[in-house]
Amino acid sequence: MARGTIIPTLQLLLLAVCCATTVVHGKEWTVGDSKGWTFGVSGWERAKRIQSGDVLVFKYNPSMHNVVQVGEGDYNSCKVSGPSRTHTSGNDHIKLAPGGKAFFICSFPGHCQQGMKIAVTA
Ligand SMILES: [Cu+2]
Repeated sequence: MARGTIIPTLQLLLLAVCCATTVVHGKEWTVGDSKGWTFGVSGWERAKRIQSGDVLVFKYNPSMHNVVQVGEGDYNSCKVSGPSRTHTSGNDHIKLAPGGKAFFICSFPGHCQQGMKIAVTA
């Protein structure tokens, strides 16, 4: 291998490391990626390194869906019975507070059961 190819490779590596650490602070995640907040979105969050300070962006048609932040029990049962916070703009930006998990469901009848729920560890 020619010596000349080693240095550009190192520069690329350094660039990658630098940018990866920059992104860590306050990254925006569009929930469900291009599909948005919709049926079957559950599980989208699993492979993601979502951290406190990051922002979840929920995109949806507000006449069809909403976003309700709930406790773990309500997340599991798909029923809003405990403390909750409802978002209805259709383009909700929710910053994740440090410590523990955050649970989000759609409270329209049947939607949570059809996979409109995510659990994020921040
Ligand atoms: Cu819904």
